[in-house]
Amino acid sequence: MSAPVLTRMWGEPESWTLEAYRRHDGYRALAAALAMPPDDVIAAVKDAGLRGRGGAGFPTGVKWGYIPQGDGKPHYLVVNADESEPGTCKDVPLMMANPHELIEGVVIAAYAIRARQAFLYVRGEVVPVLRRVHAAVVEATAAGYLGEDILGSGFSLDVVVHAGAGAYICGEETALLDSLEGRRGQPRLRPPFPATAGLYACPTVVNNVETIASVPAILREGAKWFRSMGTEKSPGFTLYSLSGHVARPGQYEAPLGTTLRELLTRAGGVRDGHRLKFWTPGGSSTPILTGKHLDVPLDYEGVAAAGSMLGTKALQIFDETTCVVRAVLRWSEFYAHESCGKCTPCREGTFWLTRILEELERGTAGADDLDKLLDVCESVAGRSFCALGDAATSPIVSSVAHFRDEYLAHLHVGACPFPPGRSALFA
Ligand code: L3W
Ligand code: SF4
Repeated sequence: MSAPVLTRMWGEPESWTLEAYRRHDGYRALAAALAMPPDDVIAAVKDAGLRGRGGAGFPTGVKWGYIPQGDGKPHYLVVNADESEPGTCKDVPLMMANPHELIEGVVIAAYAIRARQAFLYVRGEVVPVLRRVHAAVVEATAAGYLGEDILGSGFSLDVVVHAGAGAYICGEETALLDSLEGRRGQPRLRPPFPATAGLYACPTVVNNVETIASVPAILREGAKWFRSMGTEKSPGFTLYSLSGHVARPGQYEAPLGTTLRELLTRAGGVRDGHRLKFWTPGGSSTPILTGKHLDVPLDYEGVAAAGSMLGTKALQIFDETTCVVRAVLRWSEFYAHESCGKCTPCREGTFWLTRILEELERGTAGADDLDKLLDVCESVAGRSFCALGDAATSPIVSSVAHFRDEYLAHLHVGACPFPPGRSALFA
């Protein structure tokens, strides 16, 4: 196990202050980056092979390299801090414990893409995070790490901390940009991608919090060091979030490619006296996996080969007391509620998926309703305007594939076979 990077100062007293961050090499990478030409900074991030930590794993340096140069337009950096994927809880603790790591990454990234303005789009419900990040921006500005002529380099950057209004869809990058522009947050057609036409139709990089917070370490320690962790195609360290029926839920920093078996060992295992039934590798948008997948390497390729997606690395653990139909119904209700309504397959489909799942869970569905459920999934997945439609069907299709008998048992019994109160997470 490599030494922690992102979490190295979590748990220390007042870890969120500039003073604490400076004790841990804080802003050393910024000074080094500002002494390099911006293209060399992009090259360093490309060489490291850092991939986006927000769910899709797109190569960060490649994305930065798409920003056109000499186009005469303003460029923008937008940090997606609208963490709201069910089970995902890494960006909030990261910003609470060490907001300066994020801010240092923001200045380096903005310098690399020649942006003079950055926005941190923070989930509006988490007021303590908004306060903490805002305080860190004020502190960094007073110390000369933000604002005019940063560290005497001639580079200037203004950062705005923006509070979102609580819509899950605003975590989708183009809906986030619409929201930031003051409109109702709904996805835009891509292409054009934000890199060419993003905020105010100008070239824009949108990156997740963890992605940007990983950049200072790369500039400090080098691409080779970063590649000494993880796998060839998924290099580096990351935050895995373990929640649910696990002895010690929380954030576990580890190299990409670590397995659930290894993470569970660190987290004290499934709660006492119980065994693993199913889990999500990357939040509820990723197809569920089971006890058969304990040794799947948790990197982009490994999880894809197992039939799922690494997503946000949000490992939600469910033991044998959980009714899988009920768990999937709860996620389905979430997607139906959060569907933005722009396209018909998702708006109507998520409503009907939830209705059918309700009947299935109560054991009052008809004999052909399981087929109907999968049929509606087919009409939604791949036919919706953005990834939310696909996401809504992922837990359903995968749970039927792994637990068809449990769905059928509800129909045979005429009720949920799990006695009330046993399913601790979904009682
Ligand atoms: C320029 C091209 N840029 C791609 C950029 C694109 C974006 C990035 C990845 O969805 C997933 C989703 C959720 N020129 C480009 C290009 N780009 N081709 O690369 O793009 P994409 O479309 O692969 O994914 P995405 O739209 O970023 C993210 C899944 O993550 N997810 C969701 C997590 C939710 C949160 C949260 O709550 N904060 O992260 C979990 O699994 O379903 O599939 O920047 O512009 N030719
Ligand atoms: Fe909106 Fe759903 Fe269509 Fe995405 S898939 S645009 S969330 S209605």
